[in-house]
Formats: sequence, structure tokens, C-alpha cells
Amino acid sequence: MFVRHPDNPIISAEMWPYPVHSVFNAGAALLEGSTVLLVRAEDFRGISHLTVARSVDGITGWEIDSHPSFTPQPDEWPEEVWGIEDPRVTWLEEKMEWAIAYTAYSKAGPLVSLATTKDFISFNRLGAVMPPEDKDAALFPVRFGGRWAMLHRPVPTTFWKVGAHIWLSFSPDLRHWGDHCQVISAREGSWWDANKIGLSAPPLMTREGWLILYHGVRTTASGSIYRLGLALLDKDNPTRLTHRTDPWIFGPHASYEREGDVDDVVFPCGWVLADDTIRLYYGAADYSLAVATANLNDVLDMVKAYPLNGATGFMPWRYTAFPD
Ligand code: BMA
Repeated sequence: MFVRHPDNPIISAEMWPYPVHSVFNAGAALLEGSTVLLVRAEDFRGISHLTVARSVDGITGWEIDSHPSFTPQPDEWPEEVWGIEDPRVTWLEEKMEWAIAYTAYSKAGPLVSLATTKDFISFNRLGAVMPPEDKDAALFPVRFGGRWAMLHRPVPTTFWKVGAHIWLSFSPDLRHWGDHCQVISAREGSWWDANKIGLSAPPLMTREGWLILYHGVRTTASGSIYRLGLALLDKDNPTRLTHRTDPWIFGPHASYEREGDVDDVVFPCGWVLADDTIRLYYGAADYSLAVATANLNDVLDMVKAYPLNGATGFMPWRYTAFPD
């Protein structure tokens, strides 16, 4: 369904205007007709920052900022001491700005931080919004019942027993989050998405509901395999999981996905919708950046084939934010 571009990887460290080891896991946005990628770049210390790359067609002719665009500021924001990673970008129409959910790598572990921007030139930090360990976060573009909503993936200290799942939390002001609930659970046993899953690109509004792309981490004797699956959340009540594919829909296959700094990883942090075509930008083996395209209708047909018959996300406790 998702077709790799023949020129993949479309972005690599050799294209960078200053020395970096690797470029991967980029957030994506459409801005004034161009595609803007907020690319994670890892320097030769192993610490990541974000740099903006712009292209008219979203595939070729990338104009890359000559300096890092959004860098860790550990003096003022100590949670960024070991870098900032894996941004997910969401347009907030109401605020007329972009929200960026990113991983701040703190000494207590990775956590979720938020920032906003109007132009991908200057950035305004809101700070850490989820304690560690938590990552793979993205905002929804609209409020539900007056509150913002964010998907994220906490890792409990009892991970080995209970797994790591996708959660949804709500906020009146983007800073204070509550009414946490588990919406998409990792499967168990030998499934491709057993034990550990996380959000990939931000939720995409479609006629069938919120389209969710997530990754599953399969642990094997020779390391982890990162693959992708699809789900739908109810349009008005995103705590309700309505569909979820059984098979993975994309996984490491091309040589640049199978071999890199971390082998066998496809890791999207952004997608854009232009007409009916989804362009999915994904980190390949934690080393370079690739793109694959799919028709939105084909993607929706695929996920619609897996209804959950009214089942909701797993709520480990009494949950009242969206009473039926
Ligand atoms: C995840 C994140 C990603 C990375 C992936 C594979 O936990 O750290 O940034 O791409 O692992 O190494």
C-alpha cells in the first residue's frame, strides 16, 4: 500500500550543510505550498537536535537550514541535556500555530516536551509535559469538549510485566494534562506489535475518523524489528478505538531500512496529505530519511477491513471523561 520512492533515502547526512553523523525521524508539515521537515540530526557526540529542511515537491530540492534550527537548551531546560528527538508536528488552527511534541532526553530518562512555532524559524517552549519515561507523543489539531488531546507512550517501571501502550490525555491549556486513558494496547505473545507499541505520525482527520499510524516493536534474538500498523479512533470521542489492522502494513525491507545505526527500523514521525496522496516520511535504520506514498482511500479501505465491533480502548480503571 505504501510505495517507497525510488530515490530513497531522499535525505542523508551527506547533504547536510554542517557536520552530522545521521539524519532521520522527521516531523512534517505543509507550509505555504512547500513541505517542511523538522529533521532529527545526531551529532558526533550522539546528541540530537532538529533542523528544518524545505522542498517544493516534498521529494527533491531540499533547502536545509545552514545551522541547527532547534537545539537543546540544557541550561534553561535541563530535561534536554542529552538532546531532543523525534518531533511530531500538528497544526492548531485555533491558535494559528504549529505544536511540536518532541522527546527531551533528560537524566531521568526520555520525556515529552512541547513547543510551538508559527514559521519554523523561532520556537516557543512550553516545557516538559509528561514525566519520564514517556515518548512518541503528538497533539490532535482540535479540542474535544473544550480540551486539547495528546497521544503518548509512557513506559511503566513494570514494563516487563505490563507492556508499553498508547495513552490519551487531555488538557485545558496544553500544559496541564489529565484524564489519562490507555487507548491502543500492545498485543501479546508472538504478534508483530506485542509488548511495546508507540504512535508514529500525528493523528490525521479523515471521513472515517482519526487515522492512527503506530509502530510495533518485535523483540527477536538478533534485536528489535520496528514495523507499522493502522488504527482508527472515533471522530468525536478519540478514547474509542474502532478499527485496527491485524497485519503490519509496512516494515523494514529495503537495504537502507535493514542496515544502519539500528538495523531493521522504519520510524515515521510525520506525514502530509496532498490531494488524496499521503506522503509518509520515515527514519530508516536510525541513519537516513526516506519517503513512501499511498492513496488515502486505499489506506482507509485497509483499516476499515478490521472493525473492532464497538470495543473500546482498554481502560484499566473507571473512566468518566467521555461517558456514554
Ligand atoms: C525508539 C526511538 C527512536 C528510534 C527507535 C529505533 O525508541 O528512540 O528514536 O528510531 O527507537 O532505534
